[in-house]
Amino acid sequence: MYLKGPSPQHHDGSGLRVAIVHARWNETIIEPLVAGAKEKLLAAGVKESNIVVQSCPGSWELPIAVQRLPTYLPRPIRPRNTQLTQELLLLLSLISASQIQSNTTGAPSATDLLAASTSDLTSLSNSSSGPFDAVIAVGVLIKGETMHFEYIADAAVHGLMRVQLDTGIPVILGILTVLNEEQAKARAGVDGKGHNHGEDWGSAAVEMGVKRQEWG
Ligand code: DLZ
Repeated sequence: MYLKGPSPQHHDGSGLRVAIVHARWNETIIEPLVAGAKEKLLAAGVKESNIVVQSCPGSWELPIAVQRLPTYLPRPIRPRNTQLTQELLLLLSLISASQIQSNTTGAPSATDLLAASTSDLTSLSNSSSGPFDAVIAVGVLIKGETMHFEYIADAAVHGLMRVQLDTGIPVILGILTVLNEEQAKARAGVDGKGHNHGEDWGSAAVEMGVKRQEWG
């Protein structure tokens, strides 16, 4: 029996950058999960160029693979920041006007700086690089005969929680911890059975990414 997840809410993902980081163990289950997550991101308006997919060997490696994504790059200028951009340009214009009269040093004038800043801002706003608003960590752990499953699941889940609290970037928990392959298939919608949990993770990433932007 499949119990329902959160009731659906629509969030506009058009201003988001989202990363999907997936393990390569149990690839036949991973693939539909990643596809389901991506489908929901696109359906919410996230641009294809703003979805980055990376992989790592197994679920154990997910925390560091997520933590080491290039989240430190400057935030791209988004349409809703247009007013801020205009204010910045106005400020630079004022500095420029005052320096035109007093610049006798041969140093780059404020006019030069203004031109450079304008082109930097334009290239940043067109860029698909920048920090991620949310990351989806996808792994499939299938219980074997040893204690490996428990150790990896516990460490990966705690590691991902630590990364999201340390970075402030929502990390969606996309790790299936199942007892056998049948359970895994049913949670990835394989063979038309069950429900693809990857879709829920895509929707959760959009909601949390939008909220992260609102939180600032
Ligand atoms: C070793 C291992 C085992 C037994 N099972 C899984 C699994 O079901 N799912 C998964 O994502 N990874 C598994 N791994 C690999 C570990 O996560 C890890 O990649 C290796 O121990 C190397 O550090």
